[in-house]
Amino acid sequence: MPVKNADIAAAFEQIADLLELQNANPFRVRAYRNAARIVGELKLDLAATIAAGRPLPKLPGIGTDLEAKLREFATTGRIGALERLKKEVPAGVAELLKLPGLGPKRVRALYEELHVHTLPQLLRAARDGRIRSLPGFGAKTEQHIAEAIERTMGQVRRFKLAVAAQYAEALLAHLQQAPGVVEVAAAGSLRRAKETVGDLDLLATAPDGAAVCRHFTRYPDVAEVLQSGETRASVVLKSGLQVDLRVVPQESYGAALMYFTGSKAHNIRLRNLAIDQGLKLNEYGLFKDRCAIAGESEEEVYSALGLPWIPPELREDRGEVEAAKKRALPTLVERGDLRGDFHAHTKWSDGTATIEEMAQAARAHGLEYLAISEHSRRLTVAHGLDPVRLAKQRDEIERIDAKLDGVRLLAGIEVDVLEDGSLDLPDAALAPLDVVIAAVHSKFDLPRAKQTARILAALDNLNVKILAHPIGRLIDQREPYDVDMLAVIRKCKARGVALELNAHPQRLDLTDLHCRMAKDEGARVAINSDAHSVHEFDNLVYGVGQARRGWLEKADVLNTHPLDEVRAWLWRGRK
Ligand code: DGT
Ligand code: CA
Ligand code: CA
Repeated sequence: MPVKNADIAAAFEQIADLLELQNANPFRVRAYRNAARIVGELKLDLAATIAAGRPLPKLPGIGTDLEAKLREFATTGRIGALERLKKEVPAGVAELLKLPGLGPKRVRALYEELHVHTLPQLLRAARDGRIRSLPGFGAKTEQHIAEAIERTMGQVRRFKLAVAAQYAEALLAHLQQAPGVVEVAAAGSLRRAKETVGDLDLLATAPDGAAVCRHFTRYPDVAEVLQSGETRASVVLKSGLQVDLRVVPQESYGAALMYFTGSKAHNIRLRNLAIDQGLKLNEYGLFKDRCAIAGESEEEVYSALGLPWIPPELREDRGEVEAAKKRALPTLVERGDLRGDFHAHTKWSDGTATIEEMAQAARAHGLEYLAISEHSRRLTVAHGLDPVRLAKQRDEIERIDAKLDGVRLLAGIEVDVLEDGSLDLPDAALAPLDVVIAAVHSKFDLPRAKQTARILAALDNLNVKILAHPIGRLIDQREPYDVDMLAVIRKCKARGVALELNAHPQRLDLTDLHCRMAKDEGARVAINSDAHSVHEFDNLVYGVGQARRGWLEKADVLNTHPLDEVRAWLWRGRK
């Protein structure tokens, strides 16, 4: 049973939801949520490790009890405690928790008083005006609930890139074992590094397509086979993720990879380009009359169309074809270009590792420098630092830095921006730090003009050198706040502040288009992990994917530069 880390994480999340509905101890709920995050982001395949009888690494926040549940799930596909919880709470109710504005208390009231268990039932109750009569609800809340349900019901479920990548990796390994298979590859939005993926599009080459399709549909994680034929098959995995497979002859590999990588808009541009040249382009090759002139590799097909190879992240019909024609494609930043990271947490705030452990992990991930940037005091749930603890930590960072080899530490802070645009710590506390990152963690719902003015005011503080997760969205969970990003980017450029591209798979904030906007305005971007544990430096690759989608080159990204240049940049214009 190939249980993926994402499945374990989902089970832990479900336990947390159900416990929350039972009014359980908030620390217990938080423990499951933290465990879900740690497991979900881990590169190492836990179920495979357990199956192979190898010991598990020490996982932060996962004690004996949680580890036992993890092992139970990895070996049996279920957790007894979760099954019991499911019996105690009506099915479907946990889904109500996902609606904005509905916490466990309100959801309990809804199912206990109104016997509402599902989204459609809740929508009906809202429409019938039955919700406003409950204590703690009003007509306005009722209306918000109805709107939120209509929004979620209209949405097709998409998967976060990092989650889809986990499923794809395991499936590709499975396909590699199919009879006669030569090449296997993931195409579609996953290959274009889109922040969310609707379904997986896999490609294989083999002489006997039907045999490969049969092997594919026998993958143990398949919940439903939608179709299986000579050249194509589609399945739905237990997680609900759909996977399409196409099998083509070797001589069509490049053309098929291009076609299924998309995007659709990019494909249409190329097909028209082919037509203009009297050629025909499809997933089998590029044809002149009925004769194939290219097809086996992408390079060959692009070249036969008179173009250089275009990186998948650019294939969105956002000017890449024109740039390719002019031989003016950007040389995109690569993961290997990153030399440092400005945003990591430790046990001093809500991280799970020590400063030293984080530094060593950064070095193991090929980084030369790391700034420790904890939360500031206003964020009490995260044990944010006040000036006294901050000064203490700075001494500690200096002490540890002196004895480290191969990686340098910088002292930073992720300081909260208050409602009026002032910062949560006095200038005297910020001035000695190498990196001050300003971050909005509250008052997400200010009107646009106020939110913009607030952020611009924070950027006026001369100590601020990076703006954290600038749009503030959580994919799947929270909309971005309403802010004039062009004004923010221009201010960053004028003030010499870098915009963070937070690489956490749930944030990926900046978006691709905002990266592009930053580049057009000449502002710098810093790709940061925001790591809360030693494993999360793995997420930098998703930040780089997003940056590439935003046309960023090495020089555009602050942390591709060597430390001495970066230090000079960080101290420019400060007292
Ligand atoms: P997704 O799955 O919503 O995240 O996005 P994609 O881009 O993976 O889209 P998907 O799975 O519907 O199709 C995979 C690729 O197949 C797509 O990127 C381009 C190609 N494709 C699909 N439908 C068409 C079409 O009607 N015309 C052309 N030219 N290409 C198509
Ligand atoms: Ca797809
Ligand atoms: Ca598809």
